[in-house]
Amino acid sequence: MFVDRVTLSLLAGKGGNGAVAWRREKYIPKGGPAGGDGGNGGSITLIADPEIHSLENLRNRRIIKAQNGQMGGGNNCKGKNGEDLIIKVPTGTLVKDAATGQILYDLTQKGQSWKICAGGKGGKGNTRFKSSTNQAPLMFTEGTAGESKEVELELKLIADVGFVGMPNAGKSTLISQLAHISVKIAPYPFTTLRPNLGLVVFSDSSRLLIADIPGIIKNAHEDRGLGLAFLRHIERCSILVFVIELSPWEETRDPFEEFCMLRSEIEAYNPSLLEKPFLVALNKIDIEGSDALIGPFRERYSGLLFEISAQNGMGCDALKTTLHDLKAIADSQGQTHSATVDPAAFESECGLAHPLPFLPLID
Ligand SMILES: Nc1nc2c(ncn2[C@@H]2O[C@H](COP(=O)(O)OP(=O)(O)OP(=O)(O)O)[C@@H](O)[C@H]2O)c(=O)[nH]1
Ligand SMILES: [Mg+2]
Repeated sequence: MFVDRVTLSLLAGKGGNGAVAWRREKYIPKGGPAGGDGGNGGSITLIADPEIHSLENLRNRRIIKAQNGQMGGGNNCKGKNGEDLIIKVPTGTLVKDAATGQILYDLTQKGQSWKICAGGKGGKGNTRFKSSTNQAPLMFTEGTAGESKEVELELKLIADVGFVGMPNAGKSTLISQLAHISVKIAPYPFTTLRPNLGLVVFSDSSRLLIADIPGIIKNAHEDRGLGLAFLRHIERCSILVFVIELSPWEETRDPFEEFCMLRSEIEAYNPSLLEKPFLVALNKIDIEGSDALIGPFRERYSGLLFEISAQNGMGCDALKTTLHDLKAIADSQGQTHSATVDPAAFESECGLAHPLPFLPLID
């Protein structure tokens, strides 16, 4: 099951108290203090693990506590430290304060870790308080409490390219064609219920990670269909591909209108997503009569159009090559997530017009 949001109460371990004890050995009267320090409480650390793709393993663990430190012992023995707790989360996990929604940390790199709750410090035993004027101190200190936090973990996948389209447009067919992965494909809407990730490795060893998300329908911003929540997984992509089905299965179908609808749904979720460079993949070109529906796209987006058949691979190589080039530009500009490609570089290196100047043409 794909889980991309969980709320957790985290509590690091309390430090153990210092001990009050005395040295009791034969022939050593008044041996003096021998109370050891308490052990430190265990901390809680989050670590980004690229092998994990969902927060599912944390779904039922509402409260997570690290071990307390043990109390100090006699003979100046220090109490045992509480064990640290390491929680593995997917790369791309955002940590937010559950009450305010404020972002506390963003784990975007594999292996990146963050000590989210530090364990309490162990208290001091009475040995520590021995002085020339106080040879038999009764003092000790208590261990301090461990840090606690109420957090929401939100996964935003980290991919280079995000596929957006209506249900049944062929997004999953396209990701399987480009990245040679096997995903569920079927001739009915909402086949994809969780994002799919596919990796394309090019001959120059560069890599392109693609995210295919569930289909979006009209009024998804009012929670129609699967809503817009899955759009969070394309927020960090540097390139979007609108996958539009061309086939005329209904006489009144207007793919261009569907394209505009998709953009306005995306705008309702987060307008800055529309500033990302995008390409338009007109799919199912193999179906008879589909080319009659290309006109409005050609008028406005000629440089960004790819007429493809995700099913038989037609036009897919050209799309793949352009994605490779766009990714290279994004990399050369040191873009991490959500940054947009510089329009001038986009145009000169890819021979494509940057999508931004076209935006006003959308009614
Ligand atoms: N003829 C033809 N059929 C296609 C093409 N691409 C996809 N299909 C078919 O269209 C149907 C839907 O394809 P999917 O890849 O599951 O579509 P999707 O966009 O992922 O759909 P959701 O997951 O529901 O959003 C399947 O029956 C595919 O076989 C194509 O290029 N040509
Ligand atoms: Mg799908």
